[in-house]
Amino acid sequence: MEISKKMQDALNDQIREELYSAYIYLGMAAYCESINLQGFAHWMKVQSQEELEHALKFYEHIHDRGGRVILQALNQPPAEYQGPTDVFAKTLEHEQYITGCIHRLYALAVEEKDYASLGLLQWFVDEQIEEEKNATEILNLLKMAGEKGQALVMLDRQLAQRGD
Ligand code: OFO
Repeated sequence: MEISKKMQDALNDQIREELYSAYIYLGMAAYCESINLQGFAHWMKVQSQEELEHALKFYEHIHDRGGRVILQALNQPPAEYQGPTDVFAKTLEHEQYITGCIHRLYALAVEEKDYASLGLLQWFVDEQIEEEKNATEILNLLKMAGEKGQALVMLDRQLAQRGD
C-alpha cells in the first residue's frame, strides 16, 4: 500500500527530529571534548551515528512505500552545558521528547490503518525504551559519583568502551 500524504509528511518531520538528535549529540560530544572527557565524547559520537541510522530507517521506509523524502532545516544545537550531569539530564529529557514523537506517529498509523508503518514504529517504540534506560543509568551513575575525581575518570573510561 502506498504511503498516505499525511503519514509521509509526519515521517518526514520525524526524519528532521532524528537528524536534529544526531546534531544535538554531536554538539554534546564536542562539549565533552572541550572539558577533556574523551570517553563521554566517544559515547556521544556513537549516539550521534545511531541517530543518523534512525533517520535512514524512516528515509528507506518512505521510499520503499512509493513516497518522497523532503529534508527540512535543522536548528542550531546547544554548544554549552553545565558539566556531564547536565549533558545526561538533557539527553534523557530529549529522549523522553522523542518517545512522545514516536508514540504520536504510532497513534497516527493506527488511525490511518497504515499497518506497514506500524511494524517500523514498533521497532522505534522498543528502541526508545532502550534509549531512555541508557540515559537514565548513566545519569544515575553521575549523580552518585559526583562530577569530580576518580569516579568520573572511571566512568569516562567506561563510556569510552561503547561499541559502534
Ligand atoms: Fe535517540 O532515538 Fe532516535 O531520536
